[in-house]
Amino acid sequence: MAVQRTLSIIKPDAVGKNVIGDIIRRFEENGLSVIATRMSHLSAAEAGRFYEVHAERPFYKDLCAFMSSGPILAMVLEGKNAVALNRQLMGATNPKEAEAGTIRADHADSIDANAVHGSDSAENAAIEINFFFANLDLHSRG
Ligand code: IDP
Ligand code: MG
Repeated sequence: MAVQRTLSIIKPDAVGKNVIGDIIRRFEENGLSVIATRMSHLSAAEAGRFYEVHAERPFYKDLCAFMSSGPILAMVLEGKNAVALNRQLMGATNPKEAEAGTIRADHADSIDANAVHGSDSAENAAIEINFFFANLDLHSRG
């Protein structure tokens, strides 16, 4: 599998719990490199633009309110099979269904406050990376 990039976001709940380091450690221990980081506090409108694909879903408004409720840490992860590997480390969207040892099983409280975001495809990763970062912000290890 080729080297890929993916967007990870540590959501406001996990930033508030002070577990940024624990989450990044899991990425690094599993062969992913952090090649860009940015701490932001999004407005609800900015969160809405990021999650535009979910605009018609019933939870969209709550999701935008939650994602703008405090600072987040956006980062770009690079490594072999990065998109799927990050999703595996995250665990299922609903922490009650997340496999033991995953980030969401260990740090998420609910389907709303579920600790992390991760791109779901290489195509969406490129769009999401572009939302937060310019080309010059990416420091590839390759
Ligand atoms: P993902 O984050 O695992 O990719 P998505 O289906 O893309 O999950 O949903 C985006 C985010 O929207 C989730 O991480 C979660 O915070 C929220 N979400 C998804 N489904 C629900 C739901 O049924 N109720 C409330 N929030 C939800
Ligand atoms: Mg998703």
